[in-house]
Amino acid sequence: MAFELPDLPYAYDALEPHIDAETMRIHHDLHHKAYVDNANAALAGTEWENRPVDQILADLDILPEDKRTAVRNNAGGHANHSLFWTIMSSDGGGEPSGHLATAIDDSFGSFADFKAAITDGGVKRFGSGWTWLVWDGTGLAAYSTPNQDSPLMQSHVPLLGIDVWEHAYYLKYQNKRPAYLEAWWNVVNWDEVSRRFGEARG
Ligand code: MN3
Repeated sequence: MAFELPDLPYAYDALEPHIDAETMRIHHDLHHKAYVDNANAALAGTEWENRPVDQILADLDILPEDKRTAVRNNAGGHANHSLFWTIMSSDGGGEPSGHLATAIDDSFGSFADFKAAITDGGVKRFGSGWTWLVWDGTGLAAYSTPNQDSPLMQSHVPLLGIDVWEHAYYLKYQNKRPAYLEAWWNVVNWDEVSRRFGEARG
């Protein structure tokens, strides 16, 4: 079964004013769709074409060398964006509660320190990439990745990821990536991030 572009779980304008409708339309309908189409093209006719995306990304080395870069970039892009849409919400923002809040305090010192670590990862990522909160198998960790590299490549579970490619913010924020990142925290869907945390931690 080839990869499919998932529907956005809300309207294009649901995240206004923090993320504008035109950015969401282009980002989902054109950019994410291109990752899906290109990943499917790279995997078509191979023994990996029906494998779940997390398994493919965790084992890129077994792919033929001439397909590896295309799959890394495009299956990575598909996985990253599929997560990204679900961890945003029109009634997002605020702070997490419950086990996730406790784990963030234990790992980062405070919610403010956690938020600063994720934001800083995005601000400092040179060029295009993502800044992440992951479950690394034993605890929470924050780091950024270049391009469409996914935490799944090192078998970490992405819990929260912010896209810092210019296509994610340029129409509204132009070169002001820090302003986009600051605004992004107003749409974070802590219910979904907490659900993912519970599932990853087991
Ligand atoms: Mn993107």
